[in-house]
Amino acid sequence: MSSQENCEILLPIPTLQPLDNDAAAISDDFQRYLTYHLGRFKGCTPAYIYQALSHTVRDRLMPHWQSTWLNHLQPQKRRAYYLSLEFLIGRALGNNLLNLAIENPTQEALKRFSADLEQVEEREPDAGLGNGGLGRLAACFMDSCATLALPVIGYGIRYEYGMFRQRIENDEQVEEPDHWLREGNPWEIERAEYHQRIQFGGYSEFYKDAHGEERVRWVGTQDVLAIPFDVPIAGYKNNTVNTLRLWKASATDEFNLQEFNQGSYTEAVQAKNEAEHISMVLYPNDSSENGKELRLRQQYFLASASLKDAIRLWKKGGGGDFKTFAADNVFQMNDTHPTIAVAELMRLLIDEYHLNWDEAWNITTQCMAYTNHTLLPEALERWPVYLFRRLLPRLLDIIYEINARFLRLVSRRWPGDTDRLRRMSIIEEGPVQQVRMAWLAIVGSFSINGVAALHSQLLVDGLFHDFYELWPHKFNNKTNGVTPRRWVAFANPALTQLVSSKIGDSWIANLQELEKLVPYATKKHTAFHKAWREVKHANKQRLATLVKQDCNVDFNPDSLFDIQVKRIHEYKRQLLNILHVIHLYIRLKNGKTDNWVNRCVLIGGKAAPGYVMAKRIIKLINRVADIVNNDEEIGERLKVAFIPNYRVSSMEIIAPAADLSEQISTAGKEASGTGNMKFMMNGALTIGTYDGANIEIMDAVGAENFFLFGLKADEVQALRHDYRPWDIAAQDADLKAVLDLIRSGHFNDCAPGEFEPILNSVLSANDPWMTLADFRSYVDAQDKVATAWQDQEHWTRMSILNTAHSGFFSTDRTMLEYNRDIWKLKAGAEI
Ligand code: 26W
Repeated sequence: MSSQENCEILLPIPTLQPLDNDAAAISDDFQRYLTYHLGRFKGCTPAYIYQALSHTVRDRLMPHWQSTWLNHLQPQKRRAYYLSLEFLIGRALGNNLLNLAIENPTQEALKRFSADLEQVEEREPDAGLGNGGLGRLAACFMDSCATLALPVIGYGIRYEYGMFRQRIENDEQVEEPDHWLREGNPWEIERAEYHQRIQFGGYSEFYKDAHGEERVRWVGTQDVLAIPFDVPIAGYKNNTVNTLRLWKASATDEFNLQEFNQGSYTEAVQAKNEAEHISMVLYPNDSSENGKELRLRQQYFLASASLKDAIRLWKKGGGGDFKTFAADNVFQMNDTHPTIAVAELMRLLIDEYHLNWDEAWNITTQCMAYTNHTLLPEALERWPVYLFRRLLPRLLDIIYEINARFLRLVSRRWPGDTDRLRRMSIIEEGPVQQVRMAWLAIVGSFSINGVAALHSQLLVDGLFHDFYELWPHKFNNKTNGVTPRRWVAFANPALTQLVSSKIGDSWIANLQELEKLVPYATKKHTAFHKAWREVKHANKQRLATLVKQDCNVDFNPDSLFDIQVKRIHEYKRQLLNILHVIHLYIRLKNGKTDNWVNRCVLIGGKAAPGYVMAKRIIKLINRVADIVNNDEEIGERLKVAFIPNYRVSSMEIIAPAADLSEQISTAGKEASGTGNMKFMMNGALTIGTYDGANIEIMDAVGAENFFLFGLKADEVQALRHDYRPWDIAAQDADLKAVLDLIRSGHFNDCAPGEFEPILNSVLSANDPWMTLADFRSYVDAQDKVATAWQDQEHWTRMSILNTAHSGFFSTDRTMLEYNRDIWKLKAGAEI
């Protein structure tokens, strides 16, 4: 691309006027897209209906997108940038219809073409650009920022292949590529004119500039272009449309020109592929670092492109003197993944804009903020120094300098404390030197937060303690949330209608208003209670249909729906859940059916492709399901299903249908959890450990409306030294029976010993997740669940109270806290 192409020609583009939103206007536009744009002249496939409708809806976002952009770009308008390797946004069509308030006329318009809106929505592939909690959180944040009219731009990567599709074959997970862009993506707009050039490799060259100043430039690099694709993020009924800008990697034209000149034209063109690999695939690991070079390339690609773009926008809005840069811009780093941004901003300010070190460092440390999402040591990112030296040599120079200056500060504060210096050094010494990305994030940021109260506390008590002693003022908590638009108003229209019939509909944008439901919860035997149950029942029927379709298992909506959906990980303890299922099965086989409560247990989630134990757990769940579901003696009393390919759009059906939400991680391991909040909002009760945001959920709803069990985080720690799972198993007949049954091969499918590794892990004194330690109290809590379920009036009361007290867990509240404490942006048209 030549620089000329980069010049904007200022056409007098008018201010767009909102389009008509009645059924006639929508149907006219739809028809025009189908024919004039897509060239369908007679019949057409559902894929085209989806395309035409999406364009029709997107047009209706445009006037608001234009006005929001112009507003955001005003001079001296402070902006925040959310830097994230993941945005798990799911489907857009239904959500945009909701936020634009045009669901009804759209439905009507489609009827004229004998098309059904729900079926059309089903055509849309999920934008699966994330692994799990961290990625979905970023998407909920974007929704809330738009709804609050906060000037926040999301920056991410436009992966060609999102999160893999999971199939279950012979009870095991099989991964398939997710080519979600195959049929085109109507929700993105390419803005090639705003491309950025990203450097890799090469070396640092020292030179004297025209004024005789010593400077450094990064030369001899192999460059890649970053092309932005913009995705509109509509606020809820507020005429605001924010932007999610996703970068695609593209080869530069001069790529491998040398080879070309030597006559290897086709080889040179082929080599372009390599550059384009950067945005090819999302890494499907959600807890352990795999240290792949391509991943570091992705991280730098995102950080560099986004910072350069933010500087460009700032200049376009009148910025010029870097003294005001930190007053005008703030960058929120979603975990350590984009943390190389700290060094990249230093590089840009020093090498490109010729600021001196101190000026650059002042700016950088006033505009970077870091959110931590995990305490698991294996998830802490470290990159080998040799990789940095090869890929990002100039960035390594800068990291070394940041570290040298930082360590001087530490040694002034704690003279002679070499152990502390070793602990706090950004460079970890050892056989292979490593860059500790979390340390770089902390040193470079003015704000560091965890994602739930307990998590933030554990960070400053443990992992980040040394840094907390140095800079206590930097540390804060921001408890996560979820957007009530997608997770209640869109996913659960029947509940939305019922709630609104009692308290009006302003709760959708002000979730604390759900408290007004409390009086309706406490009065029993009302029509409202009955209607509440009917809504849940209908939602359960819908889920039962999906389970039948995807798992071929019969779920009866009259049973208790007991659900655990999330990534498969040992710390999340899907195993504890399945041990309980086996325990129930044994009870039934022993004829202990007094006061029995029929249960449908649903488990879903993806395992990282290289995580052998997680995959084995999936297999065990499927084997148990097979045996239990096909046992005639068991019948409807117990059903078990593993739902394949759990993703955002499946949660939209699952959350509204849950009676019981399983949040059973080992205490101290789940940073927050956000599925717990989606279930609560939709009226599920939680069975949970004292972990992450569960604690705050219980505080909000009251312990009498929550099934708490298990060791607390400090008790887990204390027990570690003397953990004897063998003794626990020997002393608990129920647990022993469960383990014996697994060991006996009862659930194996002609593969003797295949679950031995699972038994060994839970029976190991070193089991980090201490599954057996919580077995008894889990089973007891589950018995309390069953007893509670038998009093349906009381259960309904508890269910309503869960929804009523879920207001705190809206990302609107989370975003207002980020804004109050960290970003300090002005909403809407204010400057
Ligand atoms: C480097 C590989 C890697 C990739 C992703 C390590 C770790 C991650 C994420 C931090 C995993 C994640 O999604 N964490 C979850 O973040 C949610 C949002 O804050 C929390 O609610 C969950 O408790 C946390 O597990």
